[in-house]
Amino acid sequence: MTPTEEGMDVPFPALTPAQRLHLDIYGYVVVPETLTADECGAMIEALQKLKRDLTGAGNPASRSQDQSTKVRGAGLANVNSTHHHFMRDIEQADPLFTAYITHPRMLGMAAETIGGEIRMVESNAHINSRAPGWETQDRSNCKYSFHRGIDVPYGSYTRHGLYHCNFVKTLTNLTELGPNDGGTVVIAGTHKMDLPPEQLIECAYQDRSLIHQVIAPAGSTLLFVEPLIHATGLLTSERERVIIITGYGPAQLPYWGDGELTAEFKAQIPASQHLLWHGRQNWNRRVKERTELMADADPRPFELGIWNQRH
Ligand SMILES: O=C(O)CCC(=O)C(=O)O
Repeated sequence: MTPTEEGMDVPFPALTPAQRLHLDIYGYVVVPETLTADECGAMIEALQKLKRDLTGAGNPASRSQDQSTKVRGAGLANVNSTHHHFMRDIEQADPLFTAYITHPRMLGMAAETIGGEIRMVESNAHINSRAPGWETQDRSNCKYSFHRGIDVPYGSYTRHGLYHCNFVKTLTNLTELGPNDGGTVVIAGTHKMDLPPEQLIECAYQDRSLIHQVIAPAGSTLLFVEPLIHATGLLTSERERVIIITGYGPAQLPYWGDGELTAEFKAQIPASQHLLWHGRQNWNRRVKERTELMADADPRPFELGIWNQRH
């Protein structure tokens, strides 16, 4: 696509046929090498700074209406946790986070899964380490905070034999994730199961091979659809896990974080990103769907770059 007033230049299709099939079958796919080691390092530094600044500001809650208590628009979802910092509404907190949200590869993967033009609906990051009591946790028996972000019939449709979803996340692993490093866990294939989540979770605990855990290098992205039941994994190593996440939806759905774009930020939004940040108040969804599983991916490399200088 050439850049226009309404859209940026993003790869289409963004996924290889095998990646697309993985996403369709399991509800997720791990895409390697979306960020370089240097980009991960810079992002970790910026997230650690935000974590320190949030602590210094007395751990403001992200859900508060009062923007003045927050740090560059961001707040915490779990204000009392010492081992898990879940930072919400980070879109304006550092230009690197904004660059991540607007990264053409992330936008391409989300747009392909949604099946048309998209907007950003939420922006988060997590820094977590071992929870108190981790020594007594039995991995073969542990329970996760499983949830889904949208139900199957409302969130999903199939066209050209391919699955699409109206709530999609790109979750990028900024630190390496071995088996004990708490990578995201999912109950594979539940994005297509219109059954009560409690039943699906109970079955997964009975047969744990249904639970897939992300074990992946730093700089890889977990692309997943929100009807897929998922949770934070069990972290028992000495390593800290750092991840950054953007939620995307179709352009006519609202932003549902608790941040508010400042006038200064809005003034910097290029015309080509208007839709991504502001959406479109219109019932007429503009469709752009992959028609062939075997279509080749657009192989162009994309950098994290500078968010308001891309077109
Ligand atoms: O911490 C994780 O890996 C899972 C994040 C999550 O549950 C979400 O973004 O909805």
